[in-house]
Amino acid sequence: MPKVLTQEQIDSYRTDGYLAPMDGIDPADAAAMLEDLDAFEAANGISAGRLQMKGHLCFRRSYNFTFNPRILDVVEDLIGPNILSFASRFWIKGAQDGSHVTWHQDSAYFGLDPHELVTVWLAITDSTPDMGCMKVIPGSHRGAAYEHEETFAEDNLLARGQVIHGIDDRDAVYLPLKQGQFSCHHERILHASDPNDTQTTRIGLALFFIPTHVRSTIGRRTANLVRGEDEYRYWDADPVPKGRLDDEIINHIRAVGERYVDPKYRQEAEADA
Ligand SMILES: O=C(O)CCC(=O)C(=O)O
Repeated sequence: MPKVLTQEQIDSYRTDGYLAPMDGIDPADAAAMLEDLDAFEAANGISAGRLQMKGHLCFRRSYNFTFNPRILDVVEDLIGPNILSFASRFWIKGAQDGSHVTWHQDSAYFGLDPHELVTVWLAITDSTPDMGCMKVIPGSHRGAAYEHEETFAEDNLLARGQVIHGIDDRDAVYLPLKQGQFSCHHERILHASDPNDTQTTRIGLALFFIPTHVRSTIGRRTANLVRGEDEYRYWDADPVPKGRLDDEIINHIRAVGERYVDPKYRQEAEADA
């Protein structure tokens, strides 16, 4: 018996690979997150958007989002009751700064098996097509694993500027969200986003969730149990942010980020298209 989704919504996720929009956090909490992000940048001289993985561990607030019952009830209906928070990323697109995200599949880089990860893309600001909201190719998660070219282009927000060529934009569905809402997408779905043509920064926090039976294909790593029980114990625990950013967390986030961009750790990525 699903907790919050209808059977129709669950079937639609299985068929199309995404769901949107859903109500997540209170917009006031999203606004407070914006203040936390500004304070982080002022204190550390680096935007949290530059941290490739586990950015949510920088803030008690975003760590708490990974336990939000409105979010987890949806995730549970999609991947079952035993859930790990695997990683995260703040996606920050400045007003008219040209940054964008090219077509890619997360499954080519996350080093997970089986590919059952669901991304919750949580709108910290509104996210509209002209702000460069997420776009997806419906049903593509059931298709091929694509070859990615790694360009390391500076205006590409992806860690290696990875690109899948030849995707027809006319097949894309845009996923606009209001502040505090979220979308879900499957680890294998083709997704991307255009530059932000407005005068307002667009920020989303992508939270990556996996069921506890998913393994790491690139050695032992860390993830946090956020709901249910972990009878498999494939993952070590992440450190828990207490409030102030401490050295243990900084070193952990840095090490995970460096490993993520290290070519040695690219997953099997058995491209078949
Ligand atoms: O925020 C974006 O524009 C892209 C997000 C993305 O690629 C992801 O969450 O996997």
